[in-house]
Amino acid sequence: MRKLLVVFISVLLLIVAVSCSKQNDALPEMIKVDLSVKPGTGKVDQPISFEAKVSQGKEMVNDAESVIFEIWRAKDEKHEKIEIKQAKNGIYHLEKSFSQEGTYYIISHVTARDMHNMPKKEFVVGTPSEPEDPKAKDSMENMDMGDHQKDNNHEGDGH
Ligand SMILES: [Cu+2]
Repeated sequence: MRKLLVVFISVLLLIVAVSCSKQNDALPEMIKVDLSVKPGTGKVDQPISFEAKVSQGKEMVNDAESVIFEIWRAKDEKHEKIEIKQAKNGIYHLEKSFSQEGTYYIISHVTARDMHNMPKKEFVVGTPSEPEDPKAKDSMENMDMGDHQKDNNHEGDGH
């Protein structure tokens, strides 16, 4: 009988231990995305460098599920979406030049570690054009990514 009690208590302790560690797992650190555009004001047909630095706590994330740079000129219907497949030290990098002057926007959609973060930045090529209403809804309608619709982290600038 006593033996059974010992077994019972051990099992109980094990359950407590497991559920405690599960609780810790349930609180992963948020992924952080630092989006930078250099230069913030570029010239026509001169390359502009876009970098999304993805990290989780102190760890740089090189294995994001998907990193998509959405770029468009203010008021333009057409948004270009470029997937960045490779990262170095957590940095997803794109270099791109623009032949049309104006105010532009970039959103870096980052899905990693079951989380989504999508900071947005404005930049200018040559002379700025009329900017968009910042309250206007970000153009997510055309994105066809399953995960994208599911999560609620979409509003705001991700910070
Ligand atoms: Cu997104």
